[in-house]
Parts: sequence; structure tokens; C-alpha cells
Amino acid sequence: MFLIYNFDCIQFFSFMQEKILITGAGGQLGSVLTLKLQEKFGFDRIIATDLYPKIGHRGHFEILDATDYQKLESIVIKHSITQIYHLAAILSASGEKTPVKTWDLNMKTLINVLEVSRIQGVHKVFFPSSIAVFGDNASKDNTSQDQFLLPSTIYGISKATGENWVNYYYIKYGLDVRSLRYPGVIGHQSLPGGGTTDYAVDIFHKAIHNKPFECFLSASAQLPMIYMEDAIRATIELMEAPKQNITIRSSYNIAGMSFNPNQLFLMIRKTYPKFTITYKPDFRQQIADTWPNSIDDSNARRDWGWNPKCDLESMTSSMIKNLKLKQ
Ligand code: AKB
Repeated sequence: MFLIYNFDCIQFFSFMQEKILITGAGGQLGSVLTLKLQEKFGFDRIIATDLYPKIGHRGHFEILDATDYQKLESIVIKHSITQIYHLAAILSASGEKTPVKTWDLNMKTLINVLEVSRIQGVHKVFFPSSIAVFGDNASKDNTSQDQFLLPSTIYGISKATGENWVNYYYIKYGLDVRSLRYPGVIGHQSLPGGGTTDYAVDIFHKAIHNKPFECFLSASAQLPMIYMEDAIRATIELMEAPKQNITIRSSYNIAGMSFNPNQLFLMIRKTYPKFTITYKPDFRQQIADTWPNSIDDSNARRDWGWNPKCDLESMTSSMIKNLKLKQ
């Protein structure tokens, strides 16, 4: 009893000591994760950073271009940071327009985060990877964790390389970096920017405004997706899992649901029977063609109890309900 009490106290004490820095805090995932971490740890414990301040942001905020090591290090020292969630990155579709810039930014920011953590004693880091690490060679259905990675986009190449870097820092320096291969993230709280899966958020904004939707993917382009609530929960559950349970130090596959634009359209039509869609596939269809249709996340389920709650139907009704509230 005494031992259990003592252990709980130690855990509670170290929890209360956490100081968490988030890069890319103004982005689709970053803005929602910032709120969740503020709610969990308290406003004082969270330092949101991005290139530009977010209008209406509550709590600590620092302007940071994470390619600037000196600035990053000064913020880490100033706030005695113990954990970093490194979300800043250029995504798949935007990345294809500026491949060299995308490589430079995605790699430089990650290496800066790893280095500052090693040098300044940050003890835990989160690195978001993506289903974009898989290429055309990988099996499309129920794609397993250990496929040979041959990504088709520079974004995917930067994430696959990033997975190797974080694994290297764990092996060489013992830095506790944890990572998820996110599918497309769908949420009502924020807009995605520059991804191949963005259509699955854009479509809802058109539907609730009674406007037709032109889809940049084909009707049958099935991709793995996850609802924002599940994505945030997965991130925090992974970060809080006991260290000895983490067997994958590159990045965990996680799955939420899988559907194609036609299936999503038909689901939305149940609420908006007059909603219309046209298909005009562009270069993003070629990216989608190389990505999995669905993901096998059995390692995440086994190691830290991952279990998605949201499917296509519940995600659709939650998106519509929440977007209508904002109208
Ligand atoms: C993108 O489409 O680039 C992202 C991703 C799947 O990583 N949403």
C-alpha cells in the first residue's frame, strides 16, 4: 500500500513538472493538440510555437521558425522544456511543388528538435510520421507495419528518413522519441493545409453551406483516415504508455477508418439529400494511388492498447453537428 502510494506520488509529481513545447501549434493537428494538452496539464505548462501567432490563442505562445536552432534552444532553456511535440512540417501535396524546400524544412526542424533534446535534456519527443511512408510496392490492403518503405513523395521520403533518425536517437542516446504514422486526419476544429487527404475535410464545409463539391481525387480512391478525437487520443496514449511497452521506435501504424470519396459523399447525402459532387482528379490522385487503402495497426493495439472509436458514420454525424454549431 505504502509502495503504491509512493509510486503514485512520484508519477503525479513528475506529471506536474512537465513543460511541453509544441512546434506547428497553429496547424490542423497542432491547434487541437495544444488545447488538449493545456486542458490536461494546465495553461502554464504548455508553450505553443509557430511561424505566426494564432489569433485568439490563450496561454504561452512563442514565434518560432524551428529551422533556427538558436531560437529553438533559447525557448527550450527559457521555459525548462521537458517534452516536445514536433508537428511543424510541409505536407504531401504542397511538398511536391517545392521538393527541396520540403526536404530542407522537414529534416532540419526534426534534427534541431532531436539535437536540442539531447543537449538540453528534454526527456520525451513526439514525431508525427504518415501513411505517406508507404509506396506503390507495399501491399495496399491492411498494410502491415514492416513493409519495405519506398515513398513516392518528398514528404513521404522526409517522414521515412525521420523515422530512421528518431530510431537512431533512441538507440544511440536513449532519447525517448515516440511516433505515429497518421492517416488523413478529419476534424471540425481546424482546416488541413496542403495534404492529399484534405478533401475529406473540405467536403463537409461545402455540404453544410449547401454548395457543390469538386473532388480532386477519383470516386474510388480509398484511403486510411482518422477522426481528430481519435488522432489526439492516440497521440496522448502513446506518449503516456509505459516505456517498456514501446517496441517500435521508428513509428507505429495506426488506423481509424477507410473509405473512398464516393462512400463519404453517400454518407453526407443522408443528411443533405441535395448535395452534389463532381470528380476532377489532379496530381494528388497519383499520390493517393501509391498509398495504402487500409492499415494494419495490430502492434499499436498490442503494445499500448490502441482502439479507434470513430467510424465513417459516427465521424460524419459528428462533423456535421459540430460544423453546424459554428454556422
Ligand atoms: C497528407 O495528406 O499529406 C497528410 C498525411 C496523410 O500525412 N494528411
